[in-house]
Amino acid sequence: MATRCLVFLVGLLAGFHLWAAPMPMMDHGRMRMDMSGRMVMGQNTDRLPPGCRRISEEVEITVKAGHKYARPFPGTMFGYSDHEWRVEPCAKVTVTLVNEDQVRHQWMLHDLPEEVYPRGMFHLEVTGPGEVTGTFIAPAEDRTYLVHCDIPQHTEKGMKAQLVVGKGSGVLPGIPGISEPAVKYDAARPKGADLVDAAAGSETERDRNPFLSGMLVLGIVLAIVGAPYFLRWLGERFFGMTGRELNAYLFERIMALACQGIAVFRSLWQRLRPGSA
Ligand SMILES: [Cu+2]
Repeated sequence: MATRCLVFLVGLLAGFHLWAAPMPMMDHGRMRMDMSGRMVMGQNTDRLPPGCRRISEEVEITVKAGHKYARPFPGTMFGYSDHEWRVEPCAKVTVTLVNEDQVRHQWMLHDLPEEVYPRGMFHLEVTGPGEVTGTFIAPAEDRTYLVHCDIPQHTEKGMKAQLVVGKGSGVLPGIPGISEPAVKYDAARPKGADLVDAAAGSETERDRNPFLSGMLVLGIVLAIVGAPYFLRWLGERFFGMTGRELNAYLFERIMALACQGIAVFRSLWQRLRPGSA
């Protein structure tokens, strides 16, 4: 019974894995353009960049472009609603650019591998209010890529952002809110405020790494390393079992629980299956 159940479990996992694996998609061509001034260049939904063996994750990004997004950043005229995106190497990234201005704006990504992207570029463009969606697959290397609008003066006037692939390769200069302070502090700022901020950790540092603080990682590692010793100690101390007996007991309990779960699931399925009533 236990062997049959184990075989069933492994089969179930393998089946789920195959089902959940990304399906290949049709290539709709390298460039799409329509009469209303919307354009996608370098579209790539299925060709893996060099070094990628499969799609690591699927990410959807919506970015708004317009002069109103420049307001928080003194000295800029145009802006994006976000200035940084983080994706895994080999991620399949679908970007929707929403233009809220009357002029032309772009979301242009450079230095992609030329084997897959003509002139190393992925490029979305919308003239006037409207939106366009395109897909690319991120390269395999950890690197920080420039995203900008190439219309004259738009990059200089604030339409600049960065795409961080994996761990990235540092922070690009002059990205609003990322590598330039959103608010320039003046002399009225109280003395010692910088020290207080430094002690508290800056807002951006915490924003970028909300889940993986050093303490959390340390806690997880300690829990993983320490759990078997703790359980063994618990078993020896309170139940008079040896470590091996305890491991066997735990394995048996986990297997029994899984098999009971499957049995419940099967009986439910047999009862609810269409045509079985
Ligand atoms: Cu622009």
